[in-house]
Amino acid sequence: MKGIRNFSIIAHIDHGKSTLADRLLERTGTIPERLMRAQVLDSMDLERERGITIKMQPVRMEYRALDGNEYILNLIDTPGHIDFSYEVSRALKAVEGVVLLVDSTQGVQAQTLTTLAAARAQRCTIVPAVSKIDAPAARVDEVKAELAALLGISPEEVLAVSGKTGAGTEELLEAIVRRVPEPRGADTTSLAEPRGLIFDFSYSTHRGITVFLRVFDGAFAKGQTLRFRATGKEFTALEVGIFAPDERPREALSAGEIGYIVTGVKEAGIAAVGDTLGLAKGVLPPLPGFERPRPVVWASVYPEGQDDLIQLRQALERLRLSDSSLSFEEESSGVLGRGFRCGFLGLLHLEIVTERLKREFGLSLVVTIPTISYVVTTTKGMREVIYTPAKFPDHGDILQIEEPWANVTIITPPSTLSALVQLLYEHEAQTTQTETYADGRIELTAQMPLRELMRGFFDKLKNVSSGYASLSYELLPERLADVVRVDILVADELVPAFTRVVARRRVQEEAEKVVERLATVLPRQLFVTKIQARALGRIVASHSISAMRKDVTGYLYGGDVSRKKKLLEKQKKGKKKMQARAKVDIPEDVFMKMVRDSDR
Ligand SMILES: Nc1nc2c(ncn2[C@@H]2O[C@H](COP(=O)(O)OP(=O)(O)OP(=O)(O)O)[C@@H](O)[C@H]2O)c(=O)[nH]1
Ligand SMILES: [Mg+2]
Repeated sequence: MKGIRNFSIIAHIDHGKSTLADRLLERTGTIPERLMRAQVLDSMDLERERGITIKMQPVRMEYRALDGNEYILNLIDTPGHIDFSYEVSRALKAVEGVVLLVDSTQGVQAQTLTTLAAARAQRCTIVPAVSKIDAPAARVDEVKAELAALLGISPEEVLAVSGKTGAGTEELLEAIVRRVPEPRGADTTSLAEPRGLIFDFSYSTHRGITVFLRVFDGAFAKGQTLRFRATGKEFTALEVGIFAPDERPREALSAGEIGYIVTGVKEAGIAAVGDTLGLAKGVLPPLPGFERPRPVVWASVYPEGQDDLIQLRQALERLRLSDSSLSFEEESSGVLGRGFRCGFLGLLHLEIVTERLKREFGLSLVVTIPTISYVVTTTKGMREVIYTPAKFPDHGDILQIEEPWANVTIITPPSTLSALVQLLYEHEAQTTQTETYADGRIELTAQMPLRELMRGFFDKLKNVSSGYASLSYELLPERLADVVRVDILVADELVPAFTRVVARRRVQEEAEKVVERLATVLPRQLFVTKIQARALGRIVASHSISAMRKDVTGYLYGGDVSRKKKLLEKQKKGKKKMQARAKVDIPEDVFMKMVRDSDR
C-alpha cells in the first residue's frame, strides 16, 4: 500500500509558492510537458492576469522516494495575500504538514509570521525552505538562519529551493515524505463509516455542486447515498475522484485522501465549507468545522438596471460557492433601487469579487464606497451594528459608537523607521512592541482603528518603505470611537451611496476632498450643479460645477441678433425649470471612480 502525505505550501505573497508547485508537478510527472506553463495551478483568468493566487488549489501527485517506496502526495497551493487568508486556514484543516517558504532575496515577512501561526495552531508539521536561491540577490545562508531562529531549529534543517531552476526539488520531496506524518486512519480498513470534511466547492450547471473533501474515515464511492450534516440534505454521489489537478474519476476515496464528490445538488444554501459529509444513515458525530471569517469591509452592489436584480442574486449565490468568504444580503437604497450589501475580507477581495461579477456573469454594476462596521448605541438604548453609512443614526440620536480595531504587524528596513512612526501617528496607531532581526530589519506590532488601516494605510506604507515593508493584521474587539457621518448632496439631493463615516477630527478635510473629487469626475449637467458635504447638521464643504451650454443658436447664421438673444433667454428659463426639479443622472463610472479613491 502506498503511503499518503498531505501538505500545503504557505508563504508571504510572491515568495514563490505556485512556481515551486510547478516543479513538484513536473518532477512527479503529474502534468504532461505540453500542458505545463508558469504557475499552472493559477487557473483563473484573474489569477494569471495579476500574477497572484486567489484560490487554494489541491493537486495529487505520485512519487517514488529514494528508498523505493511509493507515495501519494496531496499538495494544496495557497494564496499569499492577506485578503485570501481564509483559503489558507481551510487548506490547513485538510493536511498534516506545510512547506513554509521564505524568499531568500526578501527574508521573513509579515505573512510568513501569520501563516506560520495558523499552521502551528493546526498542529501541522512544518517543513521550512528558502526559495528563489538562483536569484542574484539571494542571501541563502542569512535567510536560512533567520528562518531557523524563527522556528527555534538549526539552519541545517532548513531546505533551499529554486522554483525557477528546480534546484532542491528532490530534497524537498524527500523531506516531505520523511517529516510529514502519515494521515491518521489511512491504514484502517475501508469498512469504517465514511466521514469527510468539506473544505471547498465548485459548481457547474449540469453536475451541480462538487464538494472538495478531506476524507477522515472509511471510504466514499460513487452511488452511495450521502448526507450534508448541517442541512440534512441527502443525495447520491454521482462521481468520486481526485485532482490531477483537473477532476479525475476514481473508484473510491479513502481515509487520509483528498478528492472531490459530485453531488448533483443545485439548490443554494445546502452546502457549506466546514460541514461534514457522511452516509445518509451515518451515526458518527460531525467533524470540527471552520470558523466563519468576519468581514473586514462592506460595500453595496447594485445592478445598473433593476431588471438585472435576479441575475445579480444568482451570480452572488454562484460566486459564494467558489468563494465561501463572501457574504451578502439584500437591501434597498432610494436612488439606486434594490441591491446587495456585501461583506469582504479586504479591498482586494472587493475588487476581485466585483470584477468576477462583471466578467463571469456579464453584469453592469454600481458599487458603493467600502466601509467598516460600527456598533452604535442610540439615546433610546438600542445597540445596533451599522455597516451601511447611510443608516448611521443622526448625531443627536447617538449615545456612543464603537468600532473594530486591528492588531498590525509590520516588518520594515531600519531606514524607513522614522517615516513609519510618523505614518502610524497619523493613523492613530499605538505601538505595542518592536523587535530587531539579525539583518537589522524591525518587526513592529501596533494597534489601530480598522477605519484607519483601511484609509490607505497599505499604500502609504509601501510608499514610505519603497515597497520593502510588509504588513499583516488581525481584527480586535470594538473600542469607543469618535466618528461622524458625512453626507454628500448633489443638486440638493442626498446620494446615500456617497455617505461615509469619518473621524471627527478629519471631517473638514474629508468633506473638501470628496466634494472636489466629485466635482472633477461628475459630468457637467445642463444646469449649474451644487455639490455639498453635510455633517453634524450643517454644510461643511461646497462646490458648484458650471452648466454645460448646449448650442441652441448654432443653426442660425447671419446677423439676426435679436432672434439669437431670444433663444438664449429661452434656454436660461428652461435651465431654471430644470434646476428646480433637478435630478442628476450619476453614471456608473462615477461611482466606480469614487470607490477607487476612497481608500486614498
Ligand atoms: N528568480 C526566481 N524567481 C522566482 C522563483 N520562484 C518564483 N519566482 C518569481 O516570483 C514571482 C512570484 O512567484 P509565484 O510563484 O507566483 O509566487 P506565489 O508565492 O505563488 O505568489 P501568491 O500566490 O500570489 O502569494 C514571479 O514573478 C515568479 O516568476 C525562483 O525560484 N527564482
Ligand atoms: Mg501563488
